Amino acid sequence: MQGIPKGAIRLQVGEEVADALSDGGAVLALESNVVAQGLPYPENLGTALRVEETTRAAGAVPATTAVIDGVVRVGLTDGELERIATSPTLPKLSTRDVGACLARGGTGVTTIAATMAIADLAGVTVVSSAGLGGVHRGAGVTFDVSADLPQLGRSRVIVVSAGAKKILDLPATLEYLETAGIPVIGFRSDDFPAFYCSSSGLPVPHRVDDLAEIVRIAENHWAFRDSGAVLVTHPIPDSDALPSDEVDAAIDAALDRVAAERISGQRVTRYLLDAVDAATQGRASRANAAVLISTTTIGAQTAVAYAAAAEQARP
Ligand code: PSU
Ligand code: MN
Repeated sequence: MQGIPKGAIRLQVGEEVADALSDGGAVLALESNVVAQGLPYPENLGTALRVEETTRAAGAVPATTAVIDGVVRVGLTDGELERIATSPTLPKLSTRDVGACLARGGTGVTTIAATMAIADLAGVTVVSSAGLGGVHRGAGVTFDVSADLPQLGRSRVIVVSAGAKKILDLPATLEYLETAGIPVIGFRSDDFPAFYCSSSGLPVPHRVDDLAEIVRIAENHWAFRDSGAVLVTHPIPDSDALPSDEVDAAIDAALDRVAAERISGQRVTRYLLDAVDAATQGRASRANAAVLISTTTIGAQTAVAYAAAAEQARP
């Protein structure tokens, strides 16, 4: 392991990731919250290992992020992935939580928001995730908006996802992205996907069919704006997608329970995802695993395209 001090933050980049970064190789940052809390054990460990394999097969180095024993880590060993996969009670760290976890020497798993911030610090440009957080339904009253959204406005990264979770208010989420100046690019699709489902029925503002063009858009966006993410969306493969009406019914029932049981704050997302999974007899978590592999594939290919463009730009 190579220690890279950055201000007061203890940040450790795994050797393979550090080598790829210094050689101009492709690196893909991955979140760990979904491993600890998004899927049940042992499927979560199997999926996390498959995500890493998928990344390597596409020619990129996986850089899963977490905070372990008070150190921000970029690139985990299989043993560390196993520790995370078998510890469902590890704290979920969004951007507000990382400093406190570091100060206490703690361990926790990173949401997409924290993963983007860490990737940006470590010099990793491409991040992939299955489903982004967004504006929750009823946010007009609860103010529940995932920290994933404002963080997209700050980190200079390309994020690949299967859209935002269907449990959210997706039209409001797209409005937020527009307000925050985040380009949303549908890769080989005209529709904003809805995580378990191929389409939200809402169009994306830009469609692109070629990853090299996505990299050119990101570079021009940063030349123009200097910060903020570019969001690339790619839908779940049709064979793994869940029917929209079935998921909608499960979500409506789950939302009623969230209100009745007064679930709030960080627990809302997990509660809703678990409820939809129970209502679909586990098909939602199988779709979640499938969509992670699909977004990882596109994420790793994007990392390869980014590294190739950076290589060409070198004198
Ligand atoms: N997608 C999943 N399962 C998850 C998440 C996404 O299939 O657990 C997580 C991601 O880590 C995302 C987070 O960043 O949910 C958003 O949570 P919140 O809505 O509390 O910001
Ligand atoms: Mn929230």
